[in-house]
Amino acid sequence: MRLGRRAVLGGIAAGGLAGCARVLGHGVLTSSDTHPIGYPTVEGVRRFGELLYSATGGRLDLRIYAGGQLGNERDTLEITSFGGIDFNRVNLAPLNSIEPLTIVAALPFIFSDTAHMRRVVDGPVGDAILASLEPHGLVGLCFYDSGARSFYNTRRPIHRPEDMRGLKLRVPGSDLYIAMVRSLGADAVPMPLDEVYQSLAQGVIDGAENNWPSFENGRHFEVARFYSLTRHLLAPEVFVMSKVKYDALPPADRRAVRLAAKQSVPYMRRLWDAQVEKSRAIVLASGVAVNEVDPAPFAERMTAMWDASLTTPRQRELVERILAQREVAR
Ligand code: GTR
Repeated sequence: MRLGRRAVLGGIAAGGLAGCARVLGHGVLTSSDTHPIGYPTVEGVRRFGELLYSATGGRLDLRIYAGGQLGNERDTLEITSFGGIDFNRVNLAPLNSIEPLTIVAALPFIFSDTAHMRRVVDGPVGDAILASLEPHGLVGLCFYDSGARSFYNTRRPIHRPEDMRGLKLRVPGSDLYIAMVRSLGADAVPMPLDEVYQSLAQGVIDGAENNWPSFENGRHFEVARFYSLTRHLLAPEVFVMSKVKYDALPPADRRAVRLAAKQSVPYMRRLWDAQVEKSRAIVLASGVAVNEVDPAPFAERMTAMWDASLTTPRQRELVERILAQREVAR
């Protein structure tokens, strides 16, 4: 039987998944992802599940609900925080309104390249961001790659910020993203990912911004025929566990969870790099007009809004540390 989303959510609210875990066997844990099976985030989590399964001699097994079956990232994060879902793989964006420290790694143009992003999130700054989620009922386990986000739309190629004036652009539900798009003179329309294709097709929005795999995998490229490579965001994906569920595990299993998550990262990154190439090839073959963009005028406007987004000294401290790691690389 295939349960509809409403039924699944209702079931979760009523403790249905916990019941399901009991039926399936001791220790069947659940994980949510907005992307479908085969997408690198889902496959990274699958690898995590396999590693956890063997580390615990089969006591802890994982069932992934992919393709947004359990709801959008914001809703499922809330359910995860009270223990209705055990694990969740999300982008940093839906965490921005929950924990201010997540904003620092989601600032436009903060990372100079993927190597810089990986260095930061794999180090103490990344650990600090993951740890900051605990008071919100979430245990941050690891970061996955998300490539670079750029703008796409149904109307015209974007060469400079002026070309964005008046465009209605979908953003994830994050004040930071809204401010970012407004700083470029476009209208920001917050909306969950699964509504983007239809909204583009119906003209409710003119465009959105995302990385190659999401642009391709969500079929957005079939309607938005202009993809302009601003590469304004290199914010990573995050894999979290429900703190209630984590705390209920014996210490050895908690350690196994943390280790398996970290061990799944290199695998996910390999899949990610391959997926970017595959998605790029599919989009280009479809005839989408892809253009390179001089990032300077975009960076100028978008970094000017950092200040308004950084409201605590701790955020500012982490920003300094991230920027210092950029210098080290040169
Ligand atoms: C994707 C990310 C998703 C989701 C999506 C969005 O790149 O993998 O987790 O956050 O972007 O824009 O909503």
